[in-house]
Amino acid sequence: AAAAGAAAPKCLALNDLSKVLRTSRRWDELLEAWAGWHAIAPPLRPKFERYVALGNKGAAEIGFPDVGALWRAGYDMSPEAFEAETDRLWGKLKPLYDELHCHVRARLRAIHGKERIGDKAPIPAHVLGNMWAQDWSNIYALMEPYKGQPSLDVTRKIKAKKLDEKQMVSLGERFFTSLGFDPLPATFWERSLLKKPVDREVVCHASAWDVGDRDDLRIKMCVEPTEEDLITIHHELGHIYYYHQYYKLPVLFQSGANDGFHEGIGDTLALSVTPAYLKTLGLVDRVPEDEKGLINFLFKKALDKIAFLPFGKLIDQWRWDVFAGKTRPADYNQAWWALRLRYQGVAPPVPRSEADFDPGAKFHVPANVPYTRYFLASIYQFQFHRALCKAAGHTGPLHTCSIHGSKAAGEKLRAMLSLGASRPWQEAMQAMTGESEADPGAMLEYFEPLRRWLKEQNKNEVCGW
Ligand code: X8Z
Ligand code: ZN
Repeated sequence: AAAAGAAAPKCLALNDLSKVLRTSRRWDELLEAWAGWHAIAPPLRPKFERYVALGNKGAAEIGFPDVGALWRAGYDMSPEAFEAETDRLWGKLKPLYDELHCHVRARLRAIHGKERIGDKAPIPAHVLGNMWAQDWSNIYALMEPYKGQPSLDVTRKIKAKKLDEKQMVSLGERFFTSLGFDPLPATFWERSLLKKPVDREVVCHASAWDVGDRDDLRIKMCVEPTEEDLITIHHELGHIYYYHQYYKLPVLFQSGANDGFHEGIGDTLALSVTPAYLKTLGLVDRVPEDEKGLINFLFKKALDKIAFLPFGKLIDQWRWDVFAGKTRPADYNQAWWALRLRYQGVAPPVPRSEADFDPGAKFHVPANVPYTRYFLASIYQFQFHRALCKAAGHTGPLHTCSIHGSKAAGEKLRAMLSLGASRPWQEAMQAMTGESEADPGAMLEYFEPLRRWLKEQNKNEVCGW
């Protein structure tokens, strides 16, 4: 306890600590923020163990071997086939991730030194610009491929224009209305929480809510003036407009085609938030035109989308094993870091033990939110984007397409959203894309110029870990 009269040391909240991870370049400062946040989790461990036991009891009562099997049963195929499907998708994308990892590690080594980031070594988890090393786009400025190209720094522009929370959400809404979607209902603006309250604690992790049965749609999010949050706003509005399209269906159909579809809709639109579109909003000055500008652009996107893939997969890999009893409570933390190493090639920056409970420091784990949905969404969104771009009449490379303003693309999207969960997801996929399964090919196509560039950059590197 602080001595009487002395100011109590102020505890930083997750958003403050995330800001350190996002902006600091100092090893020790980053480490303190990383370790500080992860210190909140150990008290959750006994509660999590009890949650696993109770969840499994409930799953058994409705005929599932365990909670993981229940989660894997939501994809219009057998749970075994679904698990194999996630492995198939990851297998196709892993070579691109490995190239990105290799190059990013080399660049970070040049900054932090080879004592700290060795050859063939995993990347320390605290220097990638994000608390969980799940999205690396915040370190883009440190490793911009080519200098002197048009700036992609949207955060700076948002701050310069002093956009407030409501204005940022309105920008997202404008994208949807440009496709022919309805404006958000008045109650959305009255009942959403968009700004971090100063007088009380709230869960700031962004979420979208469908309250009752009469189009009462709300977002809860502590919006900050950053590009990351502008993208997250599009993500949340994707949920909101999905709800809006199916709220009149029978209640059992008031859901996404699968949960990966729900997570992928806003992100699909956000792929159309291209430099050319941002220029029309005054959020970038110049649009990249030549090969170098293109590589900068694709590299920044890859730091978000490609870097995310192994993280998106491993969270449930860990939980599936926990629920199935393959990972015992005594091994929770070491099993977690084994997966972090195997999939992401990252390592904890300070020694860990079973006194820690690092999975508990990721929102979705204590919040009981399945995570494979985000892995699927990160792949689907490129497939959706490719189909909508085609509907919009786009010709030329996929990464230059923006569907902004296309009523034809909007119509195709609305038709799919309006199905809700009334059909198997493969049919919803077919209706919108003409393809009846997940195809990582669209994502690979989008990033193809970058893949070639990375391969060239890495030719004298020893990749892997
Ligand atoms: O949790 C979310 C959304 C709410 S559904 C903000 N996302 C995942 C995360 O933050 O870990 C979006 C990207 C992945
Ligand atoms: Zn979401």
